[in-house]
Amino acid sequence: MQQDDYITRTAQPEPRYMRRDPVVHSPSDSRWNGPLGEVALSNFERDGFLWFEGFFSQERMAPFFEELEDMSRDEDLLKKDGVVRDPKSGAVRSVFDMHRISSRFAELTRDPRILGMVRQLLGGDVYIHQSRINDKYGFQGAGFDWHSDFETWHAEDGMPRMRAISASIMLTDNNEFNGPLMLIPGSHHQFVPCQGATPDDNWKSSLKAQEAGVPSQKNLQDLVNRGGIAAPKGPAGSLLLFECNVLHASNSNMSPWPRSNLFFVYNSVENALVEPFAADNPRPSFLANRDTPEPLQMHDPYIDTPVRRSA
Ligand code: 6CS
Ligand code: FE
Repeated sequence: MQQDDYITRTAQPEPRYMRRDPVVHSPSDSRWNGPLGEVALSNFERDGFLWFEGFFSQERMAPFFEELEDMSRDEDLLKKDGVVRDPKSGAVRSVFDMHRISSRFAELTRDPRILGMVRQLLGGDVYIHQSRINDKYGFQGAGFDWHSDFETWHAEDGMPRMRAISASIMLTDNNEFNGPLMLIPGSHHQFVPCQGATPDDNWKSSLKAQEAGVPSQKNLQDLVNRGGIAAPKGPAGSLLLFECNVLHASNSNMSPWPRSNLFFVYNSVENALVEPFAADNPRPSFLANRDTPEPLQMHDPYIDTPVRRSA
């Protein structure tokens, strides 16, 4: 049995403690070998996230919108397990496994600018642990309770260490009204054990409303007292990189405007999944990639795609 540095889903409340993994994983002698400079690296270390407003142009995002529109009309696709419906309205809430459904999205996971930063932060080769789109339609998209992704991935998927990063690309504008992601800066430094055993097949309900793996209000209060709450806002094409253990949540969408965000979760190839640490059975592969990790190679659309020139 593998040693467990992050015991969670306990019968009794347990105190939080400092994480037992680095935040920036590149060894100190090669730390600067990557696109992120000293200021960005120390901001990531301090806050647990980096925000890039307008990272991709609208022009670059347009084909992704078109493909999503096609997908929303694909009845067979919408019947798949990886499509999660909103508990109240029945509207699509999440589509998992985007990088296996679509080659266009798969190529985006290999974008050289994103991959360069993620490899630098995680100290080497990475693969996709999970990918998804979270949609919140105008007037009806439900929110997500406060949680650490790592807590779930460790307990239910067997991710051993904190060595993963989510890249979230805004597919629509995110503003203060349409339920943007909220994060507690600095919360990633602490591991907050959560009380309560994981129910069987928890994922069938947790993706609609999370009950196991929710930190106590006392812990949330303490961490917000220290770090406050941030909610990065910006136009479609903006990018958020956030560390796997930063606490985050989002409100429901009360505005008429949709909010649609794409998430790619990058995990270090040295942090491949083992048996779940606090669940009886591993979750399905659309939630947690259990294949032998294959290092992602960079894909540059401007170089790799043959350019058709008119005579
Ligand atoms: O259970 C999961 O893996 C997912 N659930 C949430 C609420 N956030 C991260 C992750 O996609
Ligand atoms: Fe999350």
